[in-house]
Amino acid sequence: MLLKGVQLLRGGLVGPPKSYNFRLVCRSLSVQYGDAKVLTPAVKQYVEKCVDLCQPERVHICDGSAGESKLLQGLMLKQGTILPLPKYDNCWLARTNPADVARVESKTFICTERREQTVPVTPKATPGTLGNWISEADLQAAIGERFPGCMKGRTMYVIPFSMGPVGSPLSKIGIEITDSPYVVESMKIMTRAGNPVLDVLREGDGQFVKCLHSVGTPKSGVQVQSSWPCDPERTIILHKPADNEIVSYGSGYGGNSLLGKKCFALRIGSTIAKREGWLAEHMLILGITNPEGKKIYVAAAFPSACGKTNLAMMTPSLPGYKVECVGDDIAWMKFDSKGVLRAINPENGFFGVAPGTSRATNPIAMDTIFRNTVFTNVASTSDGGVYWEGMESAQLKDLTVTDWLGKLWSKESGKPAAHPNSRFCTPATQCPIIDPAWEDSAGVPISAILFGGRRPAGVPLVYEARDWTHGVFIGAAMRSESTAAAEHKGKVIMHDPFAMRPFFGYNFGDYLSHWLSMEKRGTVPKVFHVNWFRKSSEGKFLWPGFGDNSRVLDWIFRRVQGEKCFEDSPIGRLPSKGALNVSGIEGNIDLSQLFDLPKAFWQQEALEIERYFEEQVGGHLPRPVAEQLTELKARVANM
Ligand code: GTP
Ligand code: SPV
Ligand code: MN
Repeated sequence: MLLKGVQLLRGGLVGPPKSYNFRLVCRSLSVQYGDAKVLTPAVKQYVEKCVDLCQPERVHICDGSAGESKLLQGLMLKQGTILPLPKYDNCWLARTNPADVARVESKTFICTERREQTVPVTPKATPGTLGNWISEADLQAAIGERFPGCMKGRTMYVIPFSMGPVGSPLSKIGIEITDSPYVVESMKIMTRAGNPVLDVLREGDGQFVKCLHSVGTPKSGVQVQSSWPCDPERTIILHKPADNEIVSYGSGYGGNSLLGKKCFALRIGSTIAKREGWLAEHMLILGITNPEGKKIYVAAAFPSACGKTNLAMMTPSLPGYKVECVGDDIAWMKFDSKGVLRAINPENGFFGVAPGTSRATNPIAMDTIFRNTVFTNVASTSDGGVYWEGMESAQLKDLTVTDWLGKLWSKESGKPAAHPNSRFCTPATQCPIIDPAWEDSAGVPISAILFGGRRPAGVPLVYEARDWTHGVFIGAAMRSESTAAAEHKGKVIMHDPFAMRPFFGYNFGDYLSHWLSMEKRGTVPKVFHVNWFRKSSEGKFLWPGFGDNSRVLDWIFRRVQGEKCFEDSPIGRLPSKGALNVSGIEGNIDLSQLFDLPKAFWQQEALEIERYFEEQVGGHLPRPVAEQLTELKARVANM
């Protein structure tokens, strides 16, 4: 089959090269940096296919070295992609095209043979909200319309990277091919990238996830700034789980372009995890030590921009407690031979939300990010520093501020200085409370799983699931106010089951069955739901959050230890009277409002969950989850 000059082959998204002889390709095309000889035959073949399709001017095989970073920084400075931030050590500011500022869920697709392998198929699910399916033919057409020649005049970078510590049995390898030096530098922070990964590939089974990325070249007539090439109109992010393959076009931003993160570690990862019997989740991992010196690990799934990074790095306000960070966004969890659920953080850095990060809210992040960091879409100050909403503004005295669009900024403008989804990309090793076991290839044992979201009304600060199946139901019923991390407009309460709605790699009904089946594989952790975001009738947060969330972790810790500090409620177990430690907390805490369960609200909530399951999951909903809903409705009716 031929499509616009690109031959299509079964078993791969990217068609075969005209010549399989890499040396031939290399002769007509200079390998400008690195040595093609270090590539395994399979990697060589993949690179060659991509060269043939994208027609770059040169190839750069990334070695992961500091010298390489210097080279790329120099290049990006010249192109205007990054600006120096001389106030700090080795920090840079990137300003994107204003049309390329967040993940684009609506243009993200999973390709499987049958539609229902990707999404629940129900008569009412139009449009479905649990992922987008694409057929093989449409996927090939999408590639054929965008990729041929898309790297003309550019350098193609080949990034070998490991998700998880290099060589760990829980880790997986990827090869990202990209035409963006910004992506290379970000991947070198967010993953373990470079030569050591190729050594593992050569010595191991040679398997890798294929990740092709191009910022794209708009159709003639469409102009974009040269400092941030992209093609927002034609952006598309494609996954083919059967071939462990990802193809992303048109965006240079975050989860769209750093393909190890959401595309690999979550979407492709969840399909591998399903096959192999483990879990790939949108979760932070933290270790917490109590005043007696006992330590547990906790994983927590909150939707994008709902507090994972903050919780993962929290400074407990409760005396005697210590929190240490294993990861802030993604957890790969697997039962070991003793039936203990163990988690690794497959990432190597933090791609964290900048606005709201301050000495008061997240001092640990502030101690992490002012070295070796790439900032994207934050504001800059005339002394060579950065600024964003929520940062202590005392620092601004006598300084001028340039906003994320590059324009002079003042508070009076009423516009944000930093984009709400502006981020820092910083090495995890720089975090002063990084857990001593964060790179342990066996992973850390997980005692509790937290689900949560932004719920301004009705949902209490914390409650506990009665058992595993109830916990899976709570994850499935998660809802949260939308944030700037995705392209949604306005603040609406959206369903975001398991905080994974944008990241499922396969049918959500099958995902639920997989979660339910975990109980048979080992000792399952306790499950909780938390909500730091409940508001008073005046619209103020009822809970101070941040370091005071340690008070909730304290209750969870005691529950994990079996303390009977709870009472039953229609929605789950609540802290019994006096069990939540609020002593020494600043300001008045209205616990009765924080834990109030309004009957009308919960009746409505149960109906909303029912409607969602019916419309979006339909016949794919596992019976035990449906039964949980029936039970909730009955209990709420008798409230
Ligand atoms: P992603 O990286 O998009 O997955 O986001 P995340 O879940 O890591 O969210 P993050 O910790 O970056 O928090 C996002 C926003 O929520 C920031 O503006 C924080 O200041 C705010 N936030 C985090 N924790 C709390 C809290 O306990 N209370 C309140 N009120 N706001 C919080
Ligand atoms: C998220 O949106 O959950 C993120 C940011 O962590 S991105 O990497 O852009 O997906
Ligand atoms: Mn995230």
